[in-house]
Amino acid sequence: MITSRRQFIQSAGLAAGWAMLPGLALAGKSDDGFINLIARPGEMPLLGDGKTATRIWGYEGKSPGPQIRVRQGEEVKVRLINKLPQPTTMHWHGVRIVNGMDGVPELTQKAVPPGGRFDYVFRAPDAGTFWYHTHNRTWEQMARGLYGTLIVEEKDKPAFDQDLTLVVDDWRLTEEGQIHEKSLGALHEWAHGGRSGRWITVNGAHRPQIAIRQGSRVRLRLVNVCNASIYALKLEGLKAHLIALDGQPVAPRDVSDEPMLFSPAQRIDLALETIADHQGKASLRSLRRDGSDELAGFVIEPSSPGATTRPGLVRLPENPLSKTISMPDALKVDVKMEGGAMGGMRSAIYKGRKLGIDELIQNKHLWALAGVTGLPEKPLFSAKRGQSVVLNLINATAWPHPMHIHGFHFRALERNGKTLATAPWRDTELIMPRETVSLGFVADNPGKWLLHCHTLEHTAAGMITWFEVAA
Ligand SMILES: [Cu+2]
Repeated sequence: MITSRRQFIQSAGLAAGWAMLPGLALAGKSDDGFINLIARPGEMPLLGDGKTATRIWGYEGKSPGPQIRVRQGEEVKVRLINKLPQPTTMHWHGVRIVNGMDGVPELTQKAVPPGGRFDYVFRAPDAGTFWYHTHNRTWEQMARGLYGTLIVEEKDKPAFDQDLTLVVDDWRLTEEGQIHEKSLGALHEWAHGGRSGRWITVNGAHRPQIAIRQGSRVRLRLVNVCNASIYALKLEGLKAHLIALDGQPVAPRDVSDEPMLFSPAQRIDLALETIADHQGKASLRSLRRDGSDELAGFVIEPSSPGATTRPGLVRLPENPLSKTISMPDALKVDVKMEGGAMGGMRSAIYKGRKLGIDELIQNKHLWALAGVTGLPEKPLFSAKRGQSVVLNLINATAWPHPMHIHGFHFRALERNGKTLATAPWRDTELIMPRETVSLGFVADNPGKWLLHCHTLEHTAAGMITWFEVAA
């Protein structure tokens, strides 16, 4: 029997390399009210303290970058200062943002050149877990570490004892612990499931251990910032209720015994409770076919004297989304997803010209949406402001794709012909091979918006398009 924390640590074989969860540094404001974020090279102890540090690119030289916390409806003012050797931008993932601040090169702004800067000023209409990341050469810049979290706090703070953000990334490193640069841009991975890595970190540390108190209520905000890795997550030794997905609240549901799919760009918010008699160790795990891996551990400490267990569930307040999708006058658009290995794509339009598969491969354009590869000159469709839109996404490939729409949250209305009555509001939906999913939303946000796969190698190899909402 394990009776002490020390024994527990020894028995779990954690004595060496036992890392606490690195807190995410909070972004600070300068005198003019701006949060300055310098995108620059830096070093992170990804392998652990005392080991060789990994040279990364990060906001303020850190990966993840500083956490930005604002109140719902508050103005966010961030000055991006580019000290990278490449142009870059910032995208505010999941924020129903004013179009000019969406951070998409060629569509909403010019990429910020090395030495340049750009002021992002916007209001965050929804409370929840969001994140920011580069939107230029994402397959390289995000693999090097350019991302951070944006937490928009509810106007009335829900009653949690701890509020933890866990940013999950996977790194492909050389034997020397440096970014494996040779595999950046590798054709094989662009045509398959994207580039993933074996060294998994949570807030920049491998298998960190998180202290929580018996009887306390913890909000866990999980953010998948991987280029391509899809996880099936499970909690062990803790009770978990799902409370939000992609920043939007859901009716709380017990997911303690349920694997949770977690694709690139998605967020999962959980309310954790300790189990009465469970002492010592709990964990967040990623399931494999033949077992599971610990992503982070929880060390459950005795409650402080006199503390009582908080009763009841926390239900998050709803966000001000337009939720009424009007089917009779909805704009319905079919989007066939094609390409990749074992996909059988023969041709696609590239820069207005039809190319055969050999030419597409030469140009590293391997995926297509609605017959077009790469960002088209003309929008996929134009909607009137306030019009309902139903996108029928037909995955004709052999791969899963986390499909992301900028500027909106949508709801899955149908999956493989089956009507879904209560699918959650999301900004990134995982569409499995050969699946057809219809996504509905109200086009109430004017501008030019992307629809793309968030497997970043697929984006780069053509799985990206855009649509317009009239002002
Ligand atoms: Cu994809």
